[in-house]
Order: sequence, then structure tokens, then C-alpha cells
Amino acid sequence: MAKYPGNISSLSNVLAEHGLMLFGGLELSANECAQGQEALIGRKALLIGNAGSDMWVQFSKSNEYADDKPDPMNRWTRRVLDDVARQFGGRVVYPFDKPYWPFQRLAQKAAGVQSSPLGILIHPEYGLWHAFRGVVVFDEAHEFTSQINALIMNADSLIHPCDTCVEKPCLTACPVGAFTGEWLNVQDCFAHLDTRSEPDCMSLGCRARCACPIAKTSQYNEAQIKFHMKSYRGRA
Ligand code: B12
Repeated sequence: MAKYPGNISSLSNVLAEHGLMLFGGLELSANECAQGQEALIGRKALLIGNAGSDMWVQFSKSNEYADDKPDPMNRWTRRVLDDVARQFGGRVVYPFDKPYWPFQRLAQKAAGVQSSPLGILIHPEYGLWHAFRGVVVFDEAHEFTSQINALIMNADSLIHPCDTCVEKPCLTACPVGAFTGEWLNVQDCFAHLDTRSEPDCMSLGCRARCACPIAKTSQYNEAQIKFHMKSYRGRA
């Protein structure tokens, strides 16, 4: 069996150099696999992502950020995580590759995150200010398998951060009421973004997401918010 450097903590340390973090581990079931990837059912995997602005600090210093080509963050992510996976002997699946892997379902199983009233998953420590960048999948025989078993969590014991939030300002902050409480009306949202009228969510960020009182200190910085709004609006 191949020997990889250290353990999952070493992998976390390498991720931290890029502002990335380990959100948790899981065993993939049919519910967490993309169509056509059923061969991976039963494999152990690690969910990688970012919270706050640590990743932004690293990404915004990269060639991809500056090279003026499409999808800089996806290209940066692929370069960094493919390299990490090479070092530790796994393969990465990405949230932006098609057919899409159900990252929100995957994250609920691996990371103890649950749906907010906005539909985006809310994390007990980082609130709405996190995202997922990849899942590293390992062979059955990989030495990390038993370590991942120890990371697998019991979803029954989770506290939902929104349970203590009585006012739910997220549901009333959108200037065009695009959140129905069940889903986001993307057309209404985009129509408002295109007017650039006040409040200008393109530069200030999604008013609903910013209204969330949980984990304000993890809120993305101004440049990061603008970057994500631009890439969100660019996807029709
Ligand atoms: C396509 C897509 C979109 C489309 C959704 C269209 C649709 N409903 O089909 C659009 C462009 C609208 C979108 C928007 C956003 N998205 Co989106 N999106 C995706 C993507 C790439 C694929 C979703 C998918 O089809 N999955 C496959 C199916 C089988 O899995 P599923 O879990 O059942 O997927 C459903 C949900 O994920 C849902 N969905 C996707 N995005 C969002 C966002 C919200 C708010 C809600 C309610 C649902 C939702 O649509 C899927 C199909 O019904 C995922 C990444 C991924 N691979 O999952 C990110 C993802 C779900 N999106 C994400 C984010 C953050 C957003 C934005 C906030 C973008 C931003 N600016 O940062 C916005 C939401 C805007 C807002 N104001 O809240 C994150 C969610 C993280 C989290 N904490 O939950 C993901 C996981 C990407 C990531 N790298 O982390 N998104």
C-alpha cells in the first residue's frame, strides 16, 4: 500500500496554507453521488471548503486571479486541490464540474450544516459565510479510511443556528422580496441586480445574506463579495 505523508491533520495544515479548511468526512451513498459516479458509493471522502476571507487572501494573490481568463476561482481551486490530492493519494470532485455533484446534500451529511431560510446552508460557527470547493475521495484501502470513520458525525445531535433567531431579518431584507421562504426567485433577483439601483446588491452583496446576524465576523470582505455577486449574476 502506498504511504502518504502524515495523517488528516497534515492534510488540514496544507489546506490552511491556501486558506482552505476541512469541513468533515463522510461515506458516499447513492444520495451524495453525481449521476454516473455510482462506482464511488461506499468510498470515504473529505469535504473541503472555505469560510470567511482566508481563502480570498490567497486566491487574490494568484496568477488565476490576475490573468483575465474565465472562471479564475474554479481554475485556482482545481490547481490547488489537485495538487493536495496528489500529495495525499485521493481524487477530487468539484462543485462546478458537470454532471453536478449534490454538494448541499453532501455537506449536510459531512459538516453539520443545515438549510437556512434562504436555502443556503448555515454553519454553526461561520454562518452563511462559507462555501464548498471540493471533495477528496479515497480508495477503500487508503490509510485515511479509518481516520475518516472517526470524523463521521451524528447528524441527530445538531443545533440549528436559525432556531434562536426570532426576527429572521434575512427574510425581509431583499429589496424585491426574491426569497419566498422556500426558494429563491432568481429572475426577480437578477432583474433587480441589472438595474444597479439602490440598494446596489452587486456592490454591497446580497442584502438577505448580509442581514443574517450569525457569524458577522466571518462575513466576506468587500472585494470578495463583489467577486461572488459578479460570478453569480454571470450564471443565467
Ligand atoms: C447551479 C447552482 C446554482 C444556480 C441554481 C439553479 C437551480 N436551482 O438549479 C444559481 C446560479 C441560481 C445559484 C445561485 C447561488 N448559489 Co449555487 N450552486 C449551483 C451548483 C453549481 C449546482 C447545483 C446542483 O444542481 N447540484 C446538483 C443537485 C443534484 O444537487 P442538490 O444538492 O439537490 O442541488 C440543488 C440545490 O443545490 C439548489 N441550489 C443551488 N444553489 C442554490 C442556492 C440557494 C440559495 C438555494 C436555495 C438552492 C440552491 O439547486 C440544485 C438543484 O435543485 C451548486 C454546487 C453543487 N455542485 O451542488 C452551487 C451551490 C449550491 N451554490 C452555492 C451558493 C453559495 C450560491 C449563491 C449564494 C452564489 C453566490 N453569490 O455566492 C447563489 C444564491 C444566491 C442567493 N441570493 O442566495 C453554494 C451553497 C453553499 C451553501 N452554504 O449552501 C454551492 C454548494 C456552491 C459552492 N461552491 O459551495 N446556484
